[in-house]
Amino acid sequence: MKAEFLGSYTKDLPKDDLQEVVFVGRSNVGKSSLINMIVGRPIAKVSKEPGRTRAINVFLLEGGVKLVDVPGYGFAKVSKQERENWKELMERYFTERKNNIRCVFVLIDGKVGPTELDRSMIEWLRHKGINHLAVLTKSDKADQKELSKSLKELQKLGLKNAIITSAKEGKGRKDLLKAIQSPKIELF
Ligand SMILES: Nc1nc2c(ncn2[C@@H]2O[C@H](COP(=O)(O)OP(=O)(O)OP(=O)(O)O)[C@@H](O)[C@H]2O)c(=O)[nH]1
Ligand SMILES: [Mg+2]
Repeated sequence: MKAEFLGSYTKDLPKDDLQEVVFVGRSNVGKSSLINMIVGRPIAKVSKEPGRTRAINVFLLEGGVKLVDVPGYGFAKVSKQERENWKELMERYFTERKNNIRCVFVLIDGKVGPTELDRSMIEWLRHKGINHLAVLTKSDKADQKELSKSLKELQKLGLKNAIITSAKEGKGRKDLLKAIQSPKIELF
C-alpha cells in the first residue's frame, strides 16, 4: 500500500479538507505497529519503550485518506506537565479536526481488555459524537478465552463490531482497510 509521511505535529495542526482515521490507545498498545502493518512497511516509529510517541504523526495513504498516530495515554513514567500537554494537544486535535475524522480506532490490548482509561476515552468520544471503532491488538499474545472476554467487555460499553488484529501476524488488515476506506461506518 502506497503511503507517505506528511509530518509530525505538537501544535499548529495541518488545515486541509482530507478525511482521516485516528489511532488512539494506551502507550505501547500497538498503534504505530498497526499503521505499519496496514502500510506494509515501517513508516511509523515503533519502540520497545512505551510513551515514546510525543507528537501527532500523520501519514497519507493512497486513495487520499490520512492515518493519524497520536501519543498514547496511561504511561506511568510521565510527568504531570507532560500529561497536561497531552490533554491539551488531544483536545485541540479533536476540536480542530472533528469534521475531517472519518473514524477513531480505539486500540485495546486483546489480552488485557478495556482499562479505565480506555473507558474514559470511549465515553469522551461518544460524548463528543465522534465516530469510533474498537480494535483489539496483539491477538497473537492472547488466547481465545481472553479475546472473548475483551470482546464481551467492549460490548457492554456499546462497542459491538471490534476488529481483532495482530500486527505481528498481519491479522485483521483487510477489516481495517475496509473501515478506513468506507466513508460511513455503522457504529451507534
Ligand atoms: N506480539 C506482538 N507485539 C506487538 C504487536 N504490535 C506491537 N507489538 C509490540 O508492542 C510494542 C509497542 O508497539 P508500538 O506500535 O510502538 O505501540 P504504540 O501504541 O505506538 O506505543 P506509543 O507510541 O509508545 O504510544 C513494540 O515492542 C511492538 O513490537 C503485535 O501484534 N503482537
Ligand atoms: Mg507509537
